[in-house]
Amino acid sequence: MDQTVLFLRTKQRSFYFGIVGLFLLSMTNIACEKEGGKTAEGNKPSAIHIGVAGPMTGDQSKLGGDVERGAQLAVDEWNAKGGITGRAIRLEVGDDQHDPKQAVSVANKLVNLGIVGMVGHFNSSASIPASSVYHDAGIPMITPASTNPKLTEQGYANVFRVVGRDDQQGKVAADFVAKHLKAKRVSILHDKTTYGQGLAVEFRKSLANYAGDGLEVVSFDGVIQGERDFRGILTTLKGLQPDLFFFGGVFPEGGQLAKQAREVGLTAPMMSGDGVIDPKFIEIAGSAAEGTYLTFTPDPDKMPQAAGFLKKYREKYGNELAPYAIYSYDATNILLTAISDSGSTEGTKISAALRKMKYDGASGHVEFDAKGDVTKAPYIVWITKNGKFEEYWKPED
Ligand code: ABU
Repeated sequence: MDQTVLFLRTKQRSFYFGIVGLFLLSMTNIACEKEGGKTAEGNKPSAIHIGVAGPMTGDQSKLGGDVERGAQLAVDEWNAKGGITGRAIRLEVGDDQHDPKQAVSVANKLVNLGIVGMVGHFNSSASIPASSVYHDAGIPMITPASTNPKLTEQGYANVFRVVGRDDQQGKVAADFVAKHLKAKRVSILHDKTTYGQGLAVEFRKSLANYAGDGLEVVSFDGVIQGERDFRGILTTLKGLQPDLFFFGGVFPEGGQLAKQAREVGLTAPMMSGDGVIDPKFIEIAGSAAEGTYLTFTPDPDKMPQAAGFLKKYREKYGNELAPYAIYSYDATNILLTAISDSGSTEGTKISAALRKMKYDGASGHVEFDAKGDVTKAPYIVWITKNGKFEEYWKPED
């Protein structure tokens, strides 16, 4: 054989062996990490990987960023205390851009990276399809924000949430509209997403309890998420003379709807759900945000148990309002506590520890029911006043 050809073949073979060797080494490391072993270096205990995912880029990136920052704060605190049995915690971040397909792709990537637990996703339209990936991989997931009931109605033993559900917040919104505002004519809009449409449907369902009092839903329409001009539908609503219009959706569209309602002369107050509580809603809507209502949980600034979290979060990330950061902080702490309590990185053992969890977090006491929902979801109504969100109405117990 020609010497040059032999040299090239030998070089080629060494290259392939090198690649295969590196691959086997990385797989061995991941396997060791999953079993709590040592890294290839032999001395340093391997890290425990957990994931966090949400819309990290795009129009909802503020929400994804808040969730990442809350999770990172919790991870930093665990690492400062020595991690779990000397193993550092590493947070792997996924950007699902609030897109269902992207969420599945992110979930697969995180599973392949070797995560043993998941904080996320943010949007129900991402969490629900991604939950099947984590379920098949046996990895527990705790969402800090997804409220669509279907997520925990799938019968998955690995799925949890630290927030309430849209059937619960839809009822609180309906009770407020009927009992406090005494509205008789209600228009409903939604963004056609799993969350937005789902919440709108739950709100309408609960309003039906007041049909005997003369309360009527005069319209129910979807708008397209991502669009920015809603003057057409708002003009139609104005003609229906509602006492209130409700929006099921997230702040980028919510802010435009509040602003454009004023522009077309629709003077009925607007009400939304927890997808709208973000300073960006007020930034987009401007003065039209005044007097709008939404449902969310009580103000952490009034809760003694949240003081430590708020101080640390603000020192690290600044004062901008980040309503979901406290939930990702608690979800991360709960997940890491379950890993620590179970003494394992096996998904079934972590999920079993989560089912038994009684956790006093920054957002309050957390326990999960058989479905993985929180046993208490304390929704209240907020109002926007003087350019700020403030607590406004609490349902009777
Ligand atoms: N619950 C607020 C928005 C997140 C979601 O459920 O899609």
